[in-house]
Amino acid sequence: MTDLSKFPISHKWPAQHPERLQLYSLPTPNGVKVSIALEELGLPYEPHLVRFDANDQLSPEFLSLNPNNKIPAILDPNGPDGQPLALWESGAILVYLADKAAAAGCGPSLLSSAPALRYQTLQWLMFQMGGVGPMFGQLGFFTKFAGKDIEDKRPRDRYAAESRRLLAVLDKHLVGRDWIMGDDYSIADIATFPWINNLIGFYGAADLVGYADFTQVQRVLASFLARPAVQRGLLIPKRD
Ligand SMILES: N[C@@H](CCC(=O)N[C@@H](CS)C(=O)NCC(=O)O)C(=O)O
Repeated sequence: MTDLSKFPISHKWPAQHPERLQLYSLPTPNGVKVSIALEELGLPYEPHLVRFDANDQLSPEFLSLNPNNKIPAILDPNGPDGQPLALWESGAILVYLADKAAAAGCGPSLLSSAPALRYQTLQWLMFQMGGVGPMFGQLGFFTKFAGKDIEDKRPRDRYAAESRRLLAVLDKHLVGRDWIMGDDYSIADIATFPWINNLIGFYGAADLVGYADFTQVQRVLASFLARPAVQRGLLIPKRD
């Protein structure tokens, strides 16, 4: 029987299935990357809701696993060498899950083992982590959240211009490709498209970034949203 009691996070979010991978998250664009990957791979896991309205991410139990107080985070009771592994930062988690599933022969390949393709997938993953996520997130602050009331529109316009530039880079790359890595759906898509979906949906920033111009991004986003695992993952963990 797996015992997670030495991890304080399991005191606040008790595991019903301690032998399964534990996910601590909320269905935000960063959070759903991990639930979508888990759904695609078919790895058994147990989701736990981290409530921002209760400041759960600042609780000592959450901070004991992720001192950076951000979702998503995981605790895999059966990590490398059979030892538990706690991990945070969605990009690192996606790489870990893709490698873990590949080693177990479980689910589709989401990260090529061919060296050049693997590095290129990581390149696009970093493009999302270092560019798309932070820039779209800032634009969200200035359009949807507290920053929308700021009279001086220069900060908003700066992030809108940078978001538009990133979308143009991606749109050009997607010409003639089904997915970011061509024929192969990968963790680069799983990292990127939830943010685009959020930008034009929840943030309502389509006009601000000229989204109508990005027909390739629109096409691939539609394919992404049609995947059953994506539709499930977008709602996990369930909000109460
Ligand atoms: N680089 C991090 C960013 C994670 C992140 O920003 N998470 C947000 C939700 S999308 C969060 O937890 N915010 C809570 C807070 O800042 O207190 C990752 O990709 O995991």
